[in-house]
Amino acid sequence: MIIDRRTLLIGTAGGVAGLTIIPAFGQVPPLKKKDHYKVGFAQTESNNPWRLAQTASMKDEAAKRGAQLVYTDAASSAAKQVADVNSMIAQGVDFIFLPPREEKPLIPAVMNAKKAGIPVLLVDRNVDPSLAKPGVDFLAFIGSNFVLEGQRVADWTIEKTGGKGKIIELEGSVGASPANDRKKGFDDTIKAKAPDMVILASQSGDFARDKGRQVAETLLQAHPDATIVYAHNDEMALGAIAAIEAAGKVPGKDILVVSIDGEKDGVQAIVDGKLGCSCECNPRFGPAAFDILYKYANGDTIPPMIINPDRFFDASNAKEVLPTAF
Ligand code: GZL
Repeated sequence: MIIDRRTLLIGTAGGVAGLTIIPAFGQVPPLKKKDHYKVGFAQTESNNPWRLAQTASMKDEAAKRGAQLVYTDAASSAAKQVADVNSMIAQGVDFIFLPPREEKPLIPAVMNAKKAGIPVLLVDRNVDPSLAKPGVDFLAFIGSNFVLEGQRVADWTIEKTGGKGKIIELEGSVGASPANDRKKGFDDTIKAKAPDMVILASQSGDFARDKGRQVAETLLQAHPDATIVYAHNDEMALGAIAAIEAAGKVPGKDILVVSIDGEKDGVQAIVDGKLGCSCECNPRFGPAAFDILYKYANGDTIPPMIINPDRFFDASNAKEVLPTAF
């Protein structure tokens, strides 16, 4: 029996030919090289254009690659997403693409996949890095740098307002890595660079347009002195714009709205002067995700964190990018 730091080789009655390679406790399971794979994609929900665009990108690429796709939709429930991943494991998929809805609840599912010898690639959202590590517990993370997205929106807002204003913040889904990190990036930048600005209130709108509208309505009533709304995604920003107009105020004039994602309706709102800016968060990375799968099967080294570049949209370029926005 040969045991080394990286791999546990267990001899069987068949001698060398019967050697079974299983990943040592600290190693991502290997992926056999073959032409076509049975892959799982456990989506968080389908209640906004970003999720729908991501799903379309993954499904299109799976079809192009001749993959057998096991697709599930957790309908905004982390518990259901865990069950969905466990079901994929039971179905014996070769590989799992997972956007963990929230950073902590999905960790047992990630560990179950590892124990079952199935590599997992986190696509778009991350798990709590203190509890599960890329390159050890799962293959890697591919997605945006959410802290940087928050920082870029804060910098634009400070520039636009001369570092003055009172902010209401609409947070994404509670416990989701983009919500945690977009808050950190924005709030820390405001604190560090704009001492005269204040964040009056910050509450989750769950990345959803109508919830964003309801929360914005409540917070704007509680804080009539607010001059800025920072939304963690365009859907909530569009909800806030509706709330601002319902209150008889003019978005872009009485209240500056700033956001992230770069979805079509968001970019249109920039063209219309109702949204100040949106940092892109590109959902179309099906091709890149499948490239990683094939590179891994090929024995290439996969970096633990693969960051998608994000453009930045405001009145200077919104018209030009609108036709290709998701
Ligand atoms: C970000 C992604 C977020 C989008 C929201 O990568 O996880 O989820 O910003 C979506 O629009 O719901």
